[in-house]
Formats: sequence, structure tokens, C-alpha cells
Amino acid sequence: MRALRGETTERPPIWLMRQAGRSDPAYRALRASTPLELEQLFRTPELAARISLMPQRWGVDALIIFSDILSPLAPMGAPFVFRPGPRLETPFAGPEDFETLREFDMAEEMPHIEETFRLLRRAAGAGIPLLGFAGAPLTLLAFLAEGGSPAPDLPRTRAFLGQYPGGARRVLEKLARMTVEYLNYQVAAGACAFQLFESCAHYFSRDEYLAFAVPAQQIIFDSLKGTAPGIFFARLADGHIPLEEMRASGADVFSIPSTYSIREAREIFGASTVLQGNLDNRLLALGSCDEIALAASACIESGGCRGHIFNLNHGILAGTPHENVAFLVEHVRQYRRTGAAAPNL
Ligand code: 1CP
Repeated sequence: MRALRGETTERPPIWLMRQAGRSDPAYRALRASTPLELEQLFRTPELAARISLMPQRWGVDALIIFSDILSPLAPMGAPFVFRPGPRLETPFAGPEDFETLREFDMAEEMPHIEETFRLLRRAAGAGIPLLGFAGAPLTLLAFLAEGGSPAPDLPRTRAFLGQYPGGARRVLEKLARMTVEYLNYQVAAGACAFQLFESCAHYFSRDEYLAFAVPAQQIIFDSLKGTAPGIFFARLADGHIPLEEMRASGADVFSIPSTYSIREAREIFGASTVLQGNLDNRLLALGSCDEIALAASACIESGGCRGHIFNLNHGILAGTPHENVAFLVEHVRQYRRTGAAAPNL
């Protein structure tokens, strides 16, 4: 929490995205022991809290709630199932499909979220920050239009945005309002900070991103100002949107790709900006421990232990050896800043 506020820390805190998925043998064993589908698992507080807690054994400094960016779309009338990737039975097409998205009451439809936070806080103890999250509206719209994980050319999403730009703006605003309520609900339930995921950003042109993604992000970060720190993650690295466009979201903290060092990113965002990142997830998957240690130390040095939260460029890749994840967390935990303390931001 001090790093989120831009303060100097002995070492950067570390947490990782999707740590419960794919690479964690404890998670895979729990999945194998329950007949529940993923979407049911998200709605089962005892198990969701147990899964959220699993990364604590590696020594991470924050725990993210086990849920999915697509979860709040179910009570809006668009239930995704995971077989294994996310799938919507009938993908949305025209404005009349998007018109059917309903507003809903968080406490009535998502009580498992509050209960999962409550159980997680009790099990984790008072000292560790809990993180909430949500998907950014344009990313959610792309999942709705494509009916699952979007392919790079986004044919159905582009058709909708191109033919019904006004309708698309209304849908994005509706998704943004829902997301504001959803994140407020998570903060009230115990989230100490939240992350907004614009995971499909790299599939859009710069013009599309500015016209459709940014206004919806702004509604969310503006509305949540003063509640809990908001981290913005946008997957930009393999697209054509410059890093500085992330700033327009109005977030407090930016999670950045590994194409820039933390120091270089500070030149773009401003010296006092709090940044999260950015070890390459491919290096974590494929590198030796020596290579991981070297790159992690360089990343820490670059962040200067001031307003820097250690993370990857994106989530942990499938097939990443569990030992590499444990090694990375331990390496960051063992790091100690040398030299005079950098001034607080
Ligand atoms: O059993 C499994 O294989 C589960 C895989 C899995 C997990 C662990 C999915 C399916 N969702 C989740 C949980 C999840 N999803 C978390 C919880 C925190 C954690 O465990 O660390 C978070 C933060 C997410 C966020 C999420 N879901 C994003 C945004 C982050 C990102 O990857 O950019 C996205 C795009 C999704 C959709 C999703 N969920 C699951 C899959 C396979 C997908 C599609 C991914 C894609 O299309 O790229």
C-alpha cells in the first residue's frame, strides 16, 4: 500500500496475475478434486477464498480475489461458461442484443464476492492487501460481440462499432456504470486496491481506442477517485497504441509492458508516477533461475524501490514451471535497497 502511494520501500512489493491458473499445481489439484465448472467455482466463496489464498505460500505481498472479468456479465444477462475458454451461447450482434443488458443489484446477484472477501480476509490475516478487479468496458464488449476470447481482427466487434457508433457508446457507458458499482462493492467488501484490465487494447487501432476505450475508462477511474487506489492494465505492447495513451484513463497507477524499463516509462509518464511491472512472462516461463534473477534485479534497480510494484508484463503463461514462480517471488523478497533512500514521490 505504501508503494501504491508512491513511497520508498526496502524492496518493491510483488504480486502476479492469474497466479491461481494454469501453472499452480495446488490449484490444478483442487480443480481435479471438484466437479464444479469454473463459473461455479467463482460463485463458491469457500473454494474461491481458498484459491485466492494459495499464492500466499510463495510470499506474495498482495492477494487478488479469484473471479473473472466476465463474471458480472452473467447477472446482466450474458452468462459465460468456460469449456475451457470463455464462451457465450449466443454472441451479441446488433444494438438490440446489447440493449438487453440489464442493470442489477450487486448485493442480490453477487453476494459471493462479498463473502469471498470476508473469508479471504479472515484466512489471510490483517497484514496483506486484498485486490479487487474488473474488465474495462471495451474489452467486455469485445468478449460479448465475439462470444468468447476475441481473435485479433475482431470481426464482429468492429462491425458493431463501425455500424452503430452511438449505440456502442451507450453500451460502453452502461458497462462502465456497472463496473463502477461492482468495484465500489468490492472496495466496500474489503478490496484495498483494484485493477482494471483492458486486455484487448492491442487489437484496436489508436483511433478506436481513443474513441471507445478511453471515455469508458475515465468514467470508472473518475467515479472511484478517493475510494481505493486504481491500477490500470492495458495490453498494448504488440499493438499500435503508444504507451502514453494509458494516461488518459485517469488511473492512479499504471501496469506497463516489458518493452520499456521502469525508468524509461517514468520518462513518459512523469517521474512521480507509480508504476507496476514488468518482467517478461516469457522469461519467467523459459529462463533459468540465473536469467530470472538478473532480469528481476535489473527491473527492481530501474524502479528505484520508490512507487514501484513488481509484477510481470501480463499474466503467468501456461506451462511456466511452478519453481520459477516461487524462485522469482523469493528473489524479490530477498532484495534489499542499497544506498540512500530515494525521496518519496
Ligand atoms: O482453470 C483454469 O484454467 C482457469 C483459468 C482462469 C483463471 C485462473 C480463467 C479462465 N480465469 C481465471 C481467474 C482470473 N481471471 C483472475 C483471478 C486472479 C488470479 O487467479 O490470479 C483474473 C484477474 C482474471 C482476469 C481475466 N480473465 C482477464 C484479464 C487478464 C488478462 O489475462 O488479460 C481475461 C481476459 C479473462 C478472460 C478469461 N478467463 C479465463 C480464460 C481462459 C480467459 C480468456 C483469456 C484470453 O482470451 O486471453
